[in-house]
Amino acid sequence: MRKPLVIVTRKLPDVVETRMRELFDTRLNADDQPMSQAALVEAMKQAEVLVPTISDRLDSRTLVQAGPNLKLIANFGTGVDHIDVETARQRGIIVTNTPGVLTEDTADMTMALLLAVPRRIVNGVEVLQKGEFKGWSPTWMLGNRIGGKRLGIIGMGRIGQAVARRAKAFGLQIHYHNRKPVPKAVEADLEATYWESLDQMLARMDIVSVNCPHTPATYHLLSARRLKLMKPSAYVVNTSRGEVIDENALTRMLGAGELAGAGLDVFEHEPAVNPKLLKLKNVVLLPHMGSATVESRIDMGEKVIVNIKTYADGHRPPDRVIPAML
Ligand code: 8YV
Repeated sequence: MRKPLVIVTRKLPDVVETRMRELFDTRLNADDQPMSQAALVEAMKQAEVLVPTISDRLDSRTLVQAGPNLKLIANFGTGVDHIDVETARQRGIIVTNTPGVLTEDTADMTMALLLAVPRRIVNGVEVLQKGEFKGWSPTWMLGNRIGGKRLGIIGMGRIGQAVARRAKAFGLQIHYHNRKPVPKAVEADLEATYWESLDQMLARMDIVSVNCPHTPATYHLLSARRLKLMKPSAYVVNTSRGEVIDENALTRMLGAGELAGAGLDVFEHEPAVNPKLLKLKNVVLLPHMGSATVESRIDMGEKVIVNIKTYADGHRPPDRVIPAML
């Protein structure tokens, strides 16, 4: 059986690495140090298959230096905004991702943030940790109820719909903006209202959840102008990509009380976070943990393996990403 040279840029779960070593001529990154751009280029000169993650920047300048052997970039992750998919296509390199397997975990994390901010969970934890709990009081540590409120979901794909299912069970009214409406049956099931105009939806929502991918079309979709359309009592949750929101504008508005709060798992210049955002009390910030479960990461690895195996066997890998999809 043909064993392509597969270079994996980061440490993956043990079971995934073991299986990859059985199936392919696999080079692993045991100490998990992120690769420099020079090391990435070197890997792309040698490998037939590269398995990168979000922490690798595969822009056109890097991709044009790939060697003739590189035929497949099997991304460990669903979002591919760190890969210049068009340049890859021009060079005949297939790009695959791992959709579907992290949907439920990411939706769970979205709900965690959606609850944590209005219900002030982190403020409460801090009070206890600092020894400042002096006893219960009727008017102390009050947050806001989420039941009955309007949730506006931006991006009604797999993850957006998984968020909607959960939020509906918590008594939220589901609204969404998407490039096009979801099928009527899905809309009926979720009792969801479609807004063609994002501006109009934003002005009426109590909570807005970003669940669309980052593409040139969604960069700063929540711009300063659009954030200003939102009610000052509204909350923003983002488990997608930081680039979809103008982080500086959001930070300024949260600091000025022009928005009530934000729950963010992703940041515009990850791993850097706006220092002013870190100091705010009306935010819950997480270091990109949406899909960080053992189960998700193993399933993601299995998807990567299936994509490589089908390619190595001369078939079309199932999770190909083509520029037209973005
Ligand atoms: C992954 C993600 O951890 O899959 C995605 O798009 O954002 C994350 O959940 C990361 O991308 C792995 O490359």
